[in-house]
Amino acid sequence: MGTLKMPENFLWGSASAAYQIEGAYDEDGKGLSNWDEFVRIPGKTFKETTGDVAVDHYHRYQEDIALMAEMGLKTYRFSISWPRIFPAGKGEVNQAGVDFYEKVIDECLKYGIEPMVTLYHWDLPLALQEEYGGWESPRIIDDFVRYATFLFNHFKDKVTYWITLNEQNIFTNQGWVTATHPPGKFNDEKTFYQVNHHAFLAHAKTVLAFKNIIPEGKIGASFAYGPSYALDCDPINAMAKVDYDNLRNFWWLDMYGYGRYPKNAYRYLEKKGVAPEISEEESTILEEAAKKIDFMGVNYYQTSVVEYNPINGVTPFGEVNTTGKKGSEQVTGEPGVYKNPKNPYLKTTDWDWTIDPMGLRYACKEITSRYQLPIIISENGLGAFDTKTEDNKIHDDYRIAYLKAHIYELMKAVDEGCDVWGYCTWSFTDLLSWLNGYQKRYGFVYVDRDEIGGSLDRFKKDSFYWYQEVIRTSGESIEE
Ligand code: BGP
Repeated sequence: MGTLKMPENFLWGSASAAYQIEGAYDEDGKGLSNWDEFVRIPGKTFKETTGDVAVDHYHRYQEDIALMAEMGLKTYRFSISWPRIFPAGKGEVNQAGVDFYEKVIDECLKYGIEPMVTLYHWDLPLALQEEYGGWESPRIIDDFVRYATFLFNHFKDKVTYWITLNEQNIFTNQGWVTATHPPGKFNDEKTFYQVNHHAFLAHAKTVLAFKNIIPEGKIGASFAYGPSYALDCDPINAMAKVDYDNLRNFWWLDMYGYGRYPKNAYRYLEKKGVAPEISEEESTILEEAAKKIDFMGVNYYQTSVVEYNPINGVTPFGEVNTTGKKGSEQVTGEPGVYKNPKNPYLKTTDWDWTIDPMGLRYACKEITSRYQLPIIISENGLGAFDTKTEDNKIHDDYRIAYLKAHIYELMKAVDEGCDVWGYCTWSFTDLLSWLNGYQKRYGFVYVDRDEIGGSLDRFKKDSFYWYQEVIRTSGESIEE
């Protein structure tokens, strides 16, 4: 038996996102989303996969939630699809969409599973993108707040935990810098920062509205946090790390936690001519909201190494591994500032993601000392190829090893003084990986489908039973 243990009320969970699991993309009055359109552009996703059917959670939510209950899950984090609620992004409500989420929430509550709702996990109503460019226009701020407010009012007696935006840093970077997410803009840095500014304001105004409607509820944003390590003690690399953190991490974390941009990064972007405009009134709103968030949501997958990058060095654009062929990812960076070489001390996944369990404890301690906020790990997991044996077993010992090492570090973080409320693995069932198709699997539950299709039957993997035991023993079953 290990000596570490999580508190009794710890939220052991698992997470998903609407587009990646639901399917039923045009059923029961749902409007189209930006992703419904984007995946149809040839070459954008692995083998042209879409979420049209995904893993059909829309029709199988009862089976999926029953499996969660069997496992003993304490919380289930899922997202609501904005165009299912407001097909045109605003205006008329689609009652069938509201009913669907009401059923999902009721099903969770029936088993004593705490629903944790993400308001925005990347599927924007296409209508808003077409009308005013979606996040590119400040008009989105009020539309988002109206959408969120509707949900707060409707579910205020059933849902305590809310997440405003999922990985704002990722969807904006992929959307406006690398062109790999909708709206597929390339290298438009100025818009990237302006879009982020709108998203910060949408988040902030939503937090303020929330506190009036559900004062006892808990709200935060989920950030894709990859802590960084300087390559070595050469001051030039140490300086590159500071700059990297300000530009790639604290730009978002400071805004959620303090309501302001990191000064050095802002100055750098100002000189580059791409800093967002910010008014005094906006500053006040952002600062007010920062005082009111209840937790920092962290999606943790990996850390990065930072090294100085000469002005003629690598750019933010490089080959990304979406095939699972190890070693195809290229080093990227900001010319004249930083680059992110591989970490020679750590192994990587088949998709070239660094595996760094201790980085999770590092992330928690950094957030604790910088913001003194409670933390919810809203995602963490291993994307891997899984094989189902002839007798329908999935021996995913590699996933168990990955999760075990991460949870152990998380328990140490708690032991060392971090206030961590919950831990959600990514993901409960297998699901669609945005750019990597269905072969990159994350779940405790195997779903029989590939890039073309399948029976969609569910099978419990070995990791299912393993996590069940972790939850049952509050983590005590994990030994170092
Ligand atoms: C996060 C997203 C998730 C999920 C996960 C795994 O960035 O919030 O939606 O997709 O990463 O990523 P991938 O599917 O690219 O392996």
